[in-house]
Parts: sequence; C-alpha cells; structure tokens
Amino acid sequence: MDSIILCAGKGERLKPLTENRPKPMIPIAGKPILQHIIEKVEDLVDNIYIVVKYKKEKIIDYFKDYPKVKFLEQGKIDGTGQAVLTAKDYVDNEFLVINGDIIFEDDLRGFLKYKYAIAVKEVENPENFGVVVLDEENNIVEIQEKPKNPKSNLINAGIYKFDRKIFDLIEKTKISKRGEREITDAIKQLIKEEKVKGIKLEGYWNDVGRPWDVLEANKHLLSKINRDIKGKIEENVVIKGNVVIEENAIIKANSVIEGPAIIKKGAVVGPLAYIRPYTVLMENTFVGNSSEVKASIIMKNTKIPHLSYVGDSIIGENCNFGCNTITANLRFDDKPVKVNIKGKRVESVRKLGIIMGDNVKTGIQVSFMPGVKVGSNCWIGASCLIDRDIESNTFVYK
Ligand code: TTP
Repeated sequence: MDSIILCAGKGERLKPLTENRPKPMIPIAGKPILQHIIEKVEDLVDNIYIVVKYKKEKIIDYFKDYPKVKFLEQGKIDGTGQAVLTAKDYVDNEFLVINGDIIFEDDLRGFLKYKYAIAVKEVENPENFGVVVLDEENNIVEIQEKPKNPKSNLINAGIYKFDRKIFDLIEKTKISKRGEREITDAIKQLIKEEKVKGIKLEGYWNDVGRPWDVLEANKHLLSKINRDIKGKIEENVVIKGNVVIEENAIIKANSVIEGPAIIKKGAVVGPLAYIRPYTVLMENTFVGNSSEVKASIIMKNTKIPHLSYVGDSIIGENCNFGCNTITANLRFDDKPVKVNIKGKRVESVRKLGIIMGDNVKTGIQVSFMPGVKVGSNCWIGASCLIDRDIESNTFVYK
C-alpha cells in the first residue's frame, strides 16, 4: 500500500503565511502540518509520495531524510485530480490520498480495508464544503459542491482510498470552470461505477484554510501534550501545567509559563516574561523582559525583546519587534474580528490578533488592530497604529 499527499497548492487564503512557504509547512503545535500527516500514515504504507510544486524546496529540504518519503513534482498547479495523476507511474495498485493541509486525529487502519473509501466529517456549516450524501449502508450516492441547500451535514474530509482505476477516471474528466482537473469530478464518476464507502471521522479534523483555523488546530493539538521540561530553567521561574521546553531553550529568572505551551530548541524567554496558554515559541525565538505572549505561534528566529503584548496571533520567521509593540485581539463590541480573505471581508472569531509574514521589523510603540495582516519584509515605523492590511515589502512610516 502506498500513499500520495497533495502539497502542490498555493494556499492563497493563508497569505502572508504562505508567501515564503507552502501551506503544509506552516507550523502547528511546533511542527509543519505535513509532519503531522506523515506521522499518521508512515506505519501504514510502504511509500509516501509527496506531490509538490509551489515553494517545493521548503518541503524537500525538511523531509528529504524521511525513509519512506519521495517527492513528485506537479507540472503546474492545475487541480487536485491532476495532482493525483502525477503519481500514476509510481504507486501500487491500492493507495491512500490525503490533502496536505488537514489536521486529523483518527487512525486510518480501518479505512484502508475498503477498496474505495472517502473520509467524511460531520460539520455545522456543510454549505462551505463538498457535501457527501450516504445511503443506509454508508455508500456515497451523491457529492454536492458548496451547495446552498446541503442534503447532509457530512463533508468530504480530504482523505481517500482508491485503486488505479481512479487514474483512468481523472483522465476522462473535463477541465472545471476554474480551469482545474478536480478529484471530485472523478469521484462523481467513481460512485456511479463502484461502491465507495463514506467513513465517518470521529476525532478532531480541521481543514486548515484560514489563519484562525491554524490557531484553532494549534489549540487542539496543544491540549493533548504532556509536560516535558528539558531546557535550562533559572531561579524563580513558574511553570504551570503541560509545558514542553526543549533542550537548549533557556527560561530566565522570574518568568511565568502557563501551559499548554511549547518552547522549542534555542528559544530564550525572559527575564520577567509571561507566556500564556496555547503559545508555541519556535526555534531560536526570544521573548524578553515584560513581554506577554498568549495563544500565538511565533515562528523561528523572531524576537520580541521588551514590553510587548502578542495575543491570538501568528508571527512569521525572522521578525523583530521594537520595544512596546502591541497587538489588539478583541473588539469593543465583542463581535467577530473581520479579516480580508482573497479580497473579501469575512468574519473570523471573537479573539484574533494579527497575521504577520516573515522578516518584518516594527519600530518602538507600534500598535496593530485585530485581524490585520502584515506581508513579509515590511518595516513599520515608530508609533504607527496599523488598522489596515499591509502589502509585503512596504515601509510604513505614519
Ligand atoms: P485546495 O483546497 O485547492 O487548497 P489550496 O492549497 O490551493 O488553498 P487555497 O484555496 O487557499 O488557495 O487543494 C486541496 C489540496 O490539494 C491542498 O492540500 C493543495 C493540494 N493541491 C495540489 O497538490 N495541486 C493542485 O493543483 C491543487 C489545486 C491543490
């Protein structure tokens, strides 16, 4: 049995986090989304074919030494069906296909018994997904694409079990309206010709599409960690709950860390810093004197040295925060924070801070309003109040 993981896409909705990395490389609970997926399947399959294209070198660099992993490059990013076809000359007769951007908990052992199966998940808002209709024996009888009136609350969870027949069906599908060859079109034909089981996922599942999905998945995975303190802990440090502190991390005097939280190798916290629940500090980050970080992902090499507050935010790599850089994460009226996603203003969640790309520098006393996105390589001058999205490579000085 082989597996194919689809990782060629751009992840437009997660910009600016995907400006310098493909979506599967966004770190959640301290490791890339793709690593979580590989850990779920590596004991079940012989080969893991990762289909890459956008920013492929980031995936190849990270996973090149994984024994079962092989990389296949999609010609261009022209559909999930096309991505599956990339593996046609390589995979066994039977194989698993997984979208490279989902976090899921279920064990897939049982799923692999079926010749044709699709994992389905019960959700409250099926109209935003591919809806799957099952008969009384759990065979899939219909697939509806983002329907206004969904016939069920089960959606396609992006995990499939196929055999080589799917390749012929993909080759026969027409190019869709958005110019892509879509796996769901081939599946629509497959359910006419074969019995395809809809297997319900019982555990956590998150199709990580929007920035607040990243934070939500991060929270869920952190809620499962165990306490494991390896780094250097100085005097008067308080560490409450399930906190992972990796080797070569240093927690300096008088800091407080409330779990669940992960502090990766080489990170430095304090003196006098406050790390609150659901925070991940990636490798070589620094959160210094009187800085507070809550429910946020701080990517590697980013420095928040003094008197700052970062809440419910995702901050890219190699950023540097000037003294007293502050993120707001809650509106006065308690309504959901609005965020621009692909040109549309959409409601997110009640508490959301900022989404920042890589290599951003802020001057002293910079403030951000909730839901703001800051592209990579920006400089934000001293005392600016940022209440709008900032395109990458911008120097904002008032
Ligand atoms: P999409 O849901 O289209 O995801 P995306 O990464 O393109 O995200 P966005 O909508 O924000 O731009 O694709 C599902 C999965 O398939 C995802 O893991 C990316 C992958 N994929 C490919 O490998 N090749 C492709 O040509 C496409 C379109 C997607």
